[in-house]
Amino acid sequence: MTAATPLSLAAEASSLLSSLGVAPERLSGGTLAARSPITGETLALLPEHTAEQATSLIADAHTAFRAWRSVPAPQRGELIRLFGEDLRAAKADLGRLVSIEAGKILSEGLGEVQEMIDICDFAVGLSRQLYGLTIATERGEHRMMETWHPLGVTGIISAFNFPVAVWAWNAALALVCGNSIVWKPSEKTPLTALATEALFQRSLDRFIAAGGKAPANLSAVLIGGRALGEALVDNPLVPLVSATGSTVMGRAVGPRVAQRFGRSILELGGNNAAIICPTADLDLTLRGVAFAAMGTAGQRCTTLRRLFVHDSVYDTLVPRLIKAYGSVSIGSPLQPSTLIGPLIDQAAFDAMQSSLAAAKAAGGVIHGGDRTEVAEAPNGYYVRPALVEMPAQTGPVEHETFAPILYVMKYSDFEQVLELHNAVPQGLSSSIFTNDLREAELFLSARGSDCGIANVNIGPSGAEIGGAFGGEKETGGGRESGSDSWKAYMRRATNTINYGRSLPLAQGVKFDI
Ligand code: UN1
Repeated sequence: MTAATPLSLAAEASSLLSSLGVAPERLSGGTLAARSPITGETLALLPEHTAEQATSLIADAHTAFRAWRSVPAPQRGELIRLFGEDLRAAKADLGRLVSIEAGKILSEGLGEVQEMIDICDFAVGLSRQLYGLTIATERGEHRMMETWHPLGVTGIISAFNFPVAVWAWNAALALVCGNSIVWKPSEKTPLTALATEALFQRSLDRFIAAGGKAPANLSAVLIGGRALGEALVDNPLVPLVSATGSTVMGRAVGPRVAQRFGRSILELGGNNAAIICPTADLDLTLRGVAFAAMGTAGQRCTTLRRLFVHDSVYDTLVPRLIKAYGSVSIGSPLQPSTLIGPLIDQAAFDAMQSSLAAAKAAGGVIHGGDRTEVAEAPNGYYVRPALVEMPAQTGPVEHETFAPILYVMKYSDFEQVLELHNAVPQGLSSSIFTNDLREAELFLSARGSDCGIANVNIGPSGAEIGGAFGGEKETGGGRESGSDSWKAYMRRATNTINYGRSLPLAQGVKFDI
């Protein structure tokens, strides 16, 4: 176990924020305490927006949209290209700030900024590929096609665990698609949001200095609590709300947006599983499971939470896993040797302990899961990740606890384990470890995994941006990031053009006056 850094995190955060371009007045004299989970210390007291201010920022963003939608898409892409450059230059500082504010280990903090850079690159290319179809028409001298148009203000609600990358997935796509953006970050990670906003402003300034036409108020960040999220959810000037968080949050957001016929992209809880088959490469499996289950201290929506191990390999794999759980390095995420940083706060720790108590009551055998003291960080919530051998998929195994708990279960029949795999309410990500082609293909087939992400011989977490990201059932059904997710950020128009001199009606209808 490594010691927390003895330096003042507040001082370090303040210097990072200043080099990233955040104005000091955004960081003091307010009511929202930004904390570091590394030590529990307060980093800054941020002034909060009122709901009225949020409404007026949304109106301003709507005005910006009305100008931005007419800027040619490849020019919009140029803004994102510049933003990608600014992110590259600021990667070390922003990545470190992510580690300080969200508690992710340094390589994951940097990885998060890399994910922002990657989606910028993707969006730049996309800005020349926002194309629709030309469709055969049933009428002579007619042409039918579809076009994709900008949609409007895109509301983005993001969670603490990916405080900047998930915003970037939405922001980069929304902006090249011709939308303006209003962001409500998690109250637990406002500093990285302000830093990102400042970097984006830097890119906007460069874009405008080079002759680019970007309106004022193209992007806004709302600092504060739930009322600001509600301001986005209920405002008819926000045709799309993209929200990442708990299923409870999604259940509140989805129907309210639908009520006013707005669209939502929901990326909610996961309860991701892996199936370990008799032919699995166990060395590779061990590493894949360790990263997916313990990485980010179990605080990814894609974290591996359920492990089904075939009884022929159970006694080989599970003791090795238990050993890895017992020896993994826990401590300050700023120490390069650390693999497991802190939980975000005490509430996360309490939720973990209550799930472990429920697992024990349901017959689980718990390895690890206890609080770990880290020097100079008495108010940080560090835990030994927990591996729980469960007799069956019951009780807490059916729910997502946002903490490092891996429930391990034995299976003997492949068809049965597929049923069990899909027998939870969530449907985000999934994996199979096997060298049997039939098992792998069945897992990926229509009667295999019911999740939005299904992998072979890699864990369920750590997706690249090029694919569509999201899941089924209580995970919410939305898709973000790569593939054709951009279509959710635009409106589609079907156009029929008559270039003849007669007016044939569709379906052969006659209406001669
Ligand atoms: C999340 O936890 O909300 O696939 C997103 C992954 C990351 C994104 C996770 N690229 O684990």
